[in-house]
Amino acid sequence: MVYISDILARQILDSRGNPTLEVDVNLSDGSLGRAAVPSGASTGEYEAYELRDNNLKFFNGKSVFKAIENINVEIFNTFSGRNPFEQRNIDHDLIELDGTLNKNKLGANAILGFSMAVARAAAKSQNLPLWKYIGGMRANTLPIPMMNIINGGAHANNGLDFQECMIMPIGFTKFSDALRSGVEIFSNLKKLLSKKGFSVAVGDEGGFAPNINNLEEALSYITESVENSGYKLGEEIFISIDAAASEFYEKDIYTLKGENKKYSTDELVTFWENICNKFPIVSIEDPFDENDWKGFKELTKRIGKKVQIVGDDLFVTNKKRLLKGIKNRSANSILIKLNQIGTVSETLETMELAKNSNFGVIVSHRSGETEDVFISDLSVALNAGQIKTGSLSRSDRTAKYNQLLRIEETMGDNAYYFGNDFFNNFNI
Ligand code: 2PG
Ligand code: MG
Repeated sequence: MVYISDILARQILDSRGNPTLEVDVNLSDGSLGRAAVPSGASTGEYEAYELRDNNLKFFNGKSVFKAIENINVEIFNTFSGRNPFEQRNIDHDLIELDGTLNKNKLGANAILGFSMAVARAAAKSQNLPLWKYIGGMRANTLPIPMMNIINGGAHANNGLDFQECMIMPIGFTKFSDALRSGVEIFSNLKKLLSKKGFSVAVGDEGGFAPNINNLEEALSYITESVENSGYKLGEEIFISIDAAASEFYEKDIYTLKGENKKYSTDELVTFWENICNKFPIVSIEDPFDENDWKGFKELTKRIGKKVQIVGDDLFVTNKKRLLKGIKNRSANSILIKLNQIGTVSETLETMELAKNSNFGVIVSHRSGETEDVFISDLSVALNAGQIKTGSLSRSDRTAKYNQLLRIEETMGDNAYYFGNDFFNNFNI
C-alpha cells in the first residue's frame, strides 16, 4: 500500500511579499505533492483562522513559523503512514486534531496546506492531472474567467469605493478565445487610461487602479475599451462587480466616500438595480455587508433572475452559512475560496451543495497569491463554470489562466466552455 512517508512545510513569500507556507507531502512510492496557501486582504469575519506569529521583530509580525511547526510536528506525527487516497478521512481527522470551530489551534493555513498537498501527491501517485484525480471522467468544463481589470476598495489607494470591476467573456465557444478577448481589452484599457492621463500601474490583482472615485466612470472606461477591441458589450463581454461591501459598512450605513453618498440597505438595493439597468452587469459579489442578510435577500428577489448575487464574505465557503442562504434565498451564487474554510473536502462539499441547489459557483483566488494553480484544476474538476483569478498581468494571476490553457489543450475536443451555457443555467 502507498502511504505518506514524509511531510515538510516551509515558509515562502506570496505575491505581496508576505510570508506564507508551502507543504511537501512525499509518498512511499516516490510521488511528491506540493501546495502553497494564499492570503486575503478584505477577509470576511467568519473565515477560518489564519495563524501568524505576530512577532513584530520578524516580517512585520506576518511570519508563519508556528503554523509550519504545527505541520512538521503535530500533523507529521499524526498523518505519516496514512493512506493518501483517503482525502475525506484525512480532512476529517485534521478537523478533529485541531478541535476548534475556526481551526485556530493548528491554523487554517497549516491545515489547508497539508490537505492540498495530500491531494496533489495522491494525483501524482496515480499519474493523473489534479483536475482529473478530483473530478474523474465527468470533469470537462472550462470556466468563464472573471477578469478584474479596474481595482478599488481595499485593493487600491484610489477613490473607488468598490473593490473589483471585472469583465466576463461569455459569448465565446472556447476558453482560449475568451481569454484572448480579455487580453485585448486589458491592453486597450491601458491605452485609454494613459491617453486620459491616468496612472497605468497595476494593483495587487494585476488590474489598473486609476485615480477615479465613481463606479459609472470606471464602467464607462471598460465599455469604451471593449468597443475599441471590436467586441460587443452585452453579447460577448459582460460586466461583473465585487463590491466587498463589508469594507464600507458601519452602524447600518453604507458610506461611499468616492461617490459622496450614504445609503441605507434599501437605498443600496435601488443603487444596484439602477446600475444594472445602465450596464450589462451579470454578477454582483458582496453587494451588502456580511451580516446584512436582508439586503442580499431583497436584491436577489428584485434582480436575481438575471444577475448573479454572489456571497463571498457572506458565505465564506462554509456549508452552514450557504445552507442559510439557500433557505432564505439570500444570494443565488457563491464564491469558493479554499482558505476560507481550510480543507479540500469541506470545499468540495460546499461546491457540491451549491451546484445541487442551482447556485452559481465561482472558484476564486485571494489578493495575496502564489504560483500555485490548484484553483484552476479545482474549477475544472467540479465543472464550477466560473473562476475569478485577477487581471491579465502578474504571474501569480496569469499562472492560473496558463494552467487552464494547458487543461483545455489536454482535453482536446472533450473540453466544454461554460460560456455556452451561462444563461441557460441561469434559472436561479
Ligand atoms: C475577494 C478577494 C479576491 P481578498 O474579495 O473576492 O479578489 O479579495 O483575497 O483580499 O479577500
Ligand atoms: Mg470578494
